Amino acid sequence: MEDKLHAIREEALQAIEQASSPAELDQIRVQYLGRKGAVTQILKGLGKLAPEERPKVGKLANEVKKGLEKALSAKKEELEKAVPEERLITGFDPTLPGRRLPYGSLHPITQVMDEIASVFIRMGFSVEEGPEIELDYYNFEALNIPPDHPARDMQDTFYIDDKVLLRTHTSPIQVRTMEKRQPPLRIIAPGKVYRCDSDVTHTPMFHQVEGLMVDTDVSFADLKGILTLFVHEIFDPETSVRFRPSFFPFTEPSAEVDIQCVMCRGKGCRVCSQTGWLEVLGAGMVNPAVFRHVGYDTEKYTGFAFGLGVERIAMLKYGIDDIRLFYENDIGFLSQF
Ligand code: 2NM
Repeated sequence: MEDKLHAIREEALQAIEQASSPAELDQIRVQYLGRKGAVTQILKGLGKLAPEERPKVGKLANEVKKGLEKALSAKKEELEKAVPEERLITGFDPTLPGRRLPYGSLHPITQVMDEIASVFIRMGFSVEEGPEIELDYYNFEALNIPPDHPARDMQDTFYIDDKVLLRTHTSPIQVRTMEKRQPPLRIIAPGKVYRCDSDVTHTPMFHQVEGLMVDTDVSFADLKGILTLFVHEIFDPETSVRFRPSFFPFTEPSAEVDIQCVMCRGKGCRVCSQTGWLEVLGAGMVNPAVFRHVGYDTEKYTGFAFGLGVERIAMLKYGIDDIRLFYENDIGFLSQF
């Protein structure tokens, strides 16, 4: 009987040592010390032993019981100290720091477009929008773009049918606004535009901001002043600006606006093809032919208009050499802005 008690003690102590939860410990307690437990059964059966055996076995059984109780409570304390009760029930440890969700951010094109808009809003312009699916009339005809103009080619424009297309610039917004409202007018027209074109510097969809100011006595000097101020707000205020003669069917005279190269500060580099200059805007005095289409009095009103590509401005601002990076949805790229 004494050997049996020693064996029970060894077995129980080993089980206690290996227990990994208070629930498991409780099972061990029941198994050895519960009402039908191994040690309890021996204590209950003492009466059936020979009288001379009883004191020795009784004493040992009580020692084993006390020893196991002590080992159980020590192990219980150890387990509870290591792991909170909640975690044992649910697997959830409320003391761990929370997992942070990553913050989203505005797309760099949206950020640059907002920045461009805010510069013009501060100069008294309001923002107008219009449909991306347009009539040939608003995209070409009303802008004095002749039927045989290369921009009208299927090679350059996405046609839906012979009268409906994806707008190739946001100028139709300006035409629609002029149809609705009389001068004075100071508006910008930001939005998506579509052209059949795809390489390192062109995507089939890109963003434009165009602008239009119409009033009595609007001059080319106003155009130069506003666009120079715009360049100085978007890039370094020390940046040189030049207006180079150009041609657009919807403006006369027309100009392209160059800024001193932002990469080499005008010294000549790969980005500016060694010229020291970068083209950033097209502009001009609105052609009276456009005013006639919207019913404006060409004797009374003059206006200037301009257009720019948002991706191009963003590429120059951030030193990005491939336009396609904007549309790959690479979080590593996008999260830098
Ligand atoms: C440009 C360049 C020059 C322009 C003209 C008009 C409108 F509707 F008033 F005639 N909107 N936008 C314009 C003028 C756009 O983009 C390079």
